[in-house]
Amino acid sequence: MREGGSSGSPALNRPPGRTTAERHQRRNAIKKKFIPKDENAILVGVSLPDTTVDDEHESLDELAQLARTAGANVMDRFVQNRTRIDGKTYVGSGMIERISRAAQIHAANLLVFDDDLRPAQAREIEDATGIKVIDRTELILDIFARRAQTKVARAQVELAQCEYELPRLRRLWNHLERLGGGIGTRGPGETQLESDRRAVRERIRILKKTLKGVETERAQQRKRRSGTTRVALVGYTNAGKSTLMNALTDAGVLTEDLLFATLDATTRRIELPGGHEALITDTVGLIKKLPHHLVVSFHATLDEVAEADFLLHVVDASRPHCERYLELANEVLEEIGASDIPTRIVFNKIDRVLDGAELDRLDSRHPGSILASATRGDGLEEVLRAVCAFIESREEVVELSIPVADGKTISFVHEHGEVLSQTSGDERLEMKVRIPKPQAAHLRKLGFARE
Ligand SMILES: Nc1nc2c(ncn2[C@@H]2O[C@H](COP(=O)(O)OP(=O)(O)OP(=O)(O)O)[C@@H](O)[C@H]2O)c(=O)[nH]1
Ligand SMILES: [Mg+2]
Repeated sequence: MREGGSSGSPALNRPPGRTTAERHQRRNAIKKKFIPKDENAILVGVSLPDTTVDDEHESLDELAQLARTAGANVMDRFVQNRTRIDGKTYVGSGMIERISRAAQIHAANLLVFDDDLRPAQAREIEDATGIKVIDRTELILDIFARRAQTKVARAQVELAQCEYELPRLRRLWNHLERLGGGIGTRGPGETQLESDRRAVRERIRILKKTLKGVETERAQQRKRRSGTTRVALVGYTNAGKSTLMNALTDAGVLTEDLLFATLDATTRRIELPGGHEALITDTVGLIKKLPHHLVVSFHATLDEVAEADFLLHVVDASRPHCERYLELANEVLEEIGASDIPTRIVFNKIDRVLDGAELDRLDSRHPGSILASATRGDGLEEVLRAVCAFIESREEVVELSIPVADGKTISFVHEHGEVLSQTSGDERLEMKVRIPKPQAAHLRKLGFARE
């Protein structure tokens, strides 16, 4: 269970524009006065005409997992069938009463809504129930805030928090005053609303500038490594991407049986059969309804996916309806502009799939997919072969004739290609090389290729 108000990432929780001592004093005051010992949560969702009740329950299963990851006990859940969301209180007034009664029975002190609430809706529900209200985005932001380890991840989360909280500062202060701190209340929040808003806007400006710098630096880094194929591990959170990364490289990335263990990108060079090499990147896990603020502020990390040449889409094959997670991750990949990148699916955790027929079904429904177990080591060779096959599909064999004095072009060839044979005359070097198609085209344009 959460320790009152503190988090693994203090920098993120720092209200802007105060001295450290003041912040410390204030935080302690809030802790003593408001933080409840336990957070007992009730989950609330709505099933609209375009979704089935089953869909909404599936969504609430995930919300429950998120709530547990954030340290709450999930006591109960409510799904209401509606033709549209109630503008004032999201669900109807009768349902609000039922939720209030359930909250009393379970001693619940947190209501978690499955969709984003407008600040006025959250306020109404809090007034009607007397219980702290948060929505899916706040919950995910809270988990991200807690789990962000690297400087970049922390800055990205803080930016998303600031953007999300800016229009909600008044409500946040009400939270702290009347309802207690805890999940979803971290982030900027102060008494002097206007000066707070100014301070938050200033913080947003600074964070954006810092992150722009990171993006530029990473883009330059990618450019420097442009001759090498970039492979990104993508997929739904908890699918086993980092475990696969560790099995393929010596990256030693943190892996955990919790959502969002990885929040920033880690890249390593791997040697492949046939003398090839590639850069492989482990990235943040995807999730249904990934908050828009996070997608925007995680640009520096998600660019590593969008700019990859090849994706290994990792799916947890041991989850019921696992193909659903493949689809959901594909939706996010589309949103970040990565849907056209050549991809191989890796159905991971097959050691936990007891029904062999299910694996056959997955295999036949997704031709070319790889069945793997990152922990047991199954399928790793096949993953490496898939990357090699991709690299080879992007290469061609060309015959070149280069003046011996043209050291620059000769070293370009050595840097990007594999020399299969060569003969040297007095004036020209005749070479047969295997080289990526873009580099071959470049040499052709310079007039060095024999057709
Ligand atoms: N049984 C089994 N467990 C696995 C396998 N691969 C990963 N796991 C476990 O699944 C959990 C999640 O693994 P991670 O590698 O952290 O997953 P991830 O996709 O990187 O997750 P996020 O970074 O949170 O998106 C860990 O407890 C791993 O030990 C596997 O092949 N078999
Ligand atoms: Mg991970």
